[in-house]
Amino acid sequence: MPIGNGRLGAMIYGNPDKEIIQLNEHTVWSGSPNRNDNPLSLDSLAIIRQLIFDGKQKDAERIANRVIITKKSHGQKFEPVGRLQLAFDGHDNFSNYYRELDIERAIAKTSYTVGDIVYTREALASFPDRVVVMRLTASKPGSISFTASFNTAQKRAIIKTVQATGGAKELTISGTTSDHETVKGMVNFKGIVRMKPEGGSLMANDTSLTVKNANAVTIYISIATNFNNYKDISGDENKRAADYLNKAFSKPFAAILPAHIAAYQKYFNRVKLDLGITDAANLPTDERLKNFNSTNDPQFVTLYYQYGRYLLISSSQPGGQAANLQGIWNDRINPPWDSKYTININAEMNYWPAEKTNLTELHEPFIQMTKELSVTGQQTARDMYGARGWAAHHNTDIWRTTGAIDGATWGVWSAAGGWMSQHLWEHYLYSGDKTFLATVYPVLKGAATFYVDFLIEHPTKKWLVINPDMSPENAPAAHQHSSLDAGTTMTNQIIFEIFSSTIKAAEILKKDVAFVDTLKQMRKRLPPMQIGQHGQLQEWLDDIDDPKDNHRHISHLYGLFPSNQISPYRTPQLYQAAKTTLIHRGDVSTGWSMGWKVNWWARLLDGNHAYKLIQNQLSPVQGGRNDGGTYNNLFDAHPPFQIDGNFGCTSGITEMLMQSANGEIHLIPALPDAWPMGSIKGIKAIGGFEIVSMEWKDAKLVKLVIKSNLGGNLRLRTPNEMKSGTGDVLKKATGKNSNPFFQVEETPSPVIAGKATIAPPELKKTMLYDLLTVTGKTYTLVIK
Ligand code: FUC
Repeated sequence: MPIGNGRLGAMIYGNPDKEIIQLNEHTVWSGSPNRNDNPLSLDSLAIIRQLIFDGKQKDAERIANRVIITKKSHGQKFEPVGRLQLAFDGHDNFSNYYRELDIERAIAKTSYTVGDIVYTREALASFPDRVVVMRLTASKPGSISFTASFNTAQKRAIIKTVQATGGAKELTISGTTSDHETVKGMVNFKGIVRMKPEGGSLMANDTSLTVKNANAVTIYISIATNFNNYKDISGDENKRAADYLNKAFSKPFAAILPAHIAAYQKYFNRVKLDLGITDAANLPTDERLKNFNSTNDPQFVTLYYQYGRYLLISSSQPGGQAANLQGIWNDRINPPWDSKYTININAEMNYWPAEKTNLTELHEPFIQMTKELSVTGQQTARDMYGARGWAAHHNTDIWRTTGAIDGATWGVWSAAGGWMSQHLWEHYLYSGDKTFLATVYPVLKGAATFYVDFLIEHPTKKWLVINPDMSPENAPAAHQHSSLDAGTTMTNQIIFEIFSSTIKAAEILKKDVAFVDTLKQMRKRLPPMQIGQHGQLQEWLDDIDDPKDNHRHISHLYGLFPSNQISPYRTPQLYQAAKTTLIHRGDVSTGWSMGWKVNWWARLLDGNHAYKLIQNQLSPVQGGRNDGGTYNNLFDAHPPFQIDGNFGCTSGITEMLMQSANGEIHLIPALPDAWPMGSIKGIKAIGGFEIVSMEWKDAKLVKLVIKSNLGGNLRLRTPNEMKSGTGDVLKKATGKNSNPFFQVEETPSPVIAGKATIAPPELKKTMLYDLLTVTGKTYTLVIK
């Protein structure tokens, strides 16, 4: 069971005889401040570009592997601190085993019986007190005895007991993280365990603490490092760990518990979802997972949805590091993909639920990471591509490296700056915070500037394209399975979007008139989207998609989600093409890919297909490399565990119930037959609107209470007729939405391949209303 407070992550194993508390701290990474650019790139850029334009992708790839891919670090590793183990003699003979993770209070609990004594353990990672705390109790006084010791895969760790000032006995672990790929490990960490037995005795030997015959015990675990930021590791881990511990240790569990719950619930309680409940919900979680595809268990979706929010609250807190591939729960010294940040999808996906599920503050670590990359990425743009602005490739780590890694098939993709910056714009669209926008404007401008300099004219098509470019990780057979290309659809969409956001931001902030004009001129020359011979949305400039390709990345659907360049109402042909592409690619895939597909099917207004993907995702993991699913603790499986799928699906469930990216707020746009009635409270839309509550019945919207935090026109799309319950004027919508937050840039008309015929989509009839709102006022609509 995972618990976490953003800084500390712990996995509670819940074994009666040998409890394991696997420990992570957010800044325990291998290596030290470093860069990984390959400056050879610049001199070979012209030749690589020419080869790609000439259709010699494989030749270009060979050179790129030598001159673009780094010769240094391929990114550092997020490393575990170690495991605290509690050994209980005789507790292997237990009965009445029970455990739970209470995501309404963020507490993991285990209980069991040995003889006639009931033992209980409760664990939490306190938000305000910055420590992991475990409380052990028993039904009979004097019956708690165990030995605590550390075990770690860290090579340079020292484990020992010490006598702290004041006499307390402590078990400590201290060390320095690994050297990795030529970068010296220099993060010093310190972990301290102190215990408060009630009754009984506490003894120490060299490397363990033993409690005998206590009535109850509270264990406090504090961990800190010398990490200040990506370029400064001069902090004092010993003082930090001791300070957190001393503060927390002065408080009894009875004081720590309510403060923790209150801090957690400040976020968690903002959203309530009710999809109904059946008897299926009475079974244990692992059985519900096994049964989910064959029973009616709507509450399981609610649980999974809220679990996504739980995981974000627990792994991403303001001032901390962004949630990485494993959130903050990685038990391996050599984790899959280093447990770092893959920024061609995975890291962004982690933050899709942040704004819409009312956890806006938790977006901060990702926003901060983007700001930092906008600094380190300037040298990458300059040294590798001779461009101004900033660039990042498909991965980064805690040191904010921005070079190209892994190999040309993955690493030669320079669109991360545009995508990540879009999250800053999104934060503005939800909050309307102009001061925030002014502080992050240089990040947006820098991302756009890089493309201004790096785009070149395509020799025959005359569009402006990025070269070398790729459509993340896909390598078409038509290009001898090389992924290198020019002007891929996803990159064009990302540039279109970041140019549009930067233009709007500059206009709001009344800045950079000449630059805005440049962006507008260049935006017109980007390749439009193209619909190919199979009626598909083309992934590449040439019509070479293979309808049998079921690659997990469907990058060119970026325009459908998270972006809004493809919409059923505004761009019906592109909507059809996107749907065709999604059908070609199939459903079952890696966990995160299925999470993305929930969002896509929601945007395609097909609730039943979105629900099918939820079913695919909520299946016990089978083990195949590209067969995602879910583990018994409801962690998403790539496999192995990768947290992005949890977050992607939570975002997707929200998109099934409400969408606000397409110039209007669309309510229950993709309701599956499985959820005929239900309600949701507290989700957010752009333009500062909050769904205070929304209820539906027989797939009809029956009541909506919505708060306007920023005023302006509220344009609502509903499945049935509504009327005001508060005497406000609800008009049939006409013309463009006057609300500036809902101004959507018009998507250029697609180019359609000669033979393709695009039948118009058959869309369900909906109602479209306008309601002029006043800042701070709440409005009620009811079914007519
Ligand atoms: C990208 C994906 C993989 C995996 C990795 C962490 O490379 O293509 O599926 O998610 O990131």
